[in-house]
Amino acid sequence: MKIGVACLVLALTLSATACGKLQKPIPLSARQEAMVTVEASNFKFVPNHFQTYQGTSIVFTIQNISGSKHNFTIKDPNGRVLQSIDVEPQKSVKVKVDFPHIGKYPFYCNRMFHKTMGMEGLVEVVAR
Ligand SMILES: [Cu+2]
Repeated sequence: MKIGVACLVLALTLSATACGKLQKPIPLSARQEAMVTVEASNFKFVPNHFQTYQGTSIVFTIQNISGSKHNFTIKDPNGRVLQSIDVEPQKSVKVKVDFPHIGKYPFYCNRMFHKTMGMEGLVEVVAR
């Protein structure tokens, strides 16, 4: 049953990439403001995992490299929406986010089903 095994491996590989798996965190400096570029496509953000320090800000440049509309929404550790901005196909937007509190700030695309299909990520904010 070689074919069966190959299909299973393929299915596992596809589901692993499509489920919004967090990449290795990118450590940002403790400087006041960091600049990062995030590519948005169908259906993922690359990179999708950052670590920064309490009291910093990140200026995200969200580049939509796909042919469909996407969005970047980020929440604070209490679930409050801090920013939510649409990104038209082949366009990019800049959005600045402050991180005053320690904790997990999840981000995602708010287009229907995109988050489910993997368009999500995380900013982890740690103490200085
Ligand atoms: Cu999307």
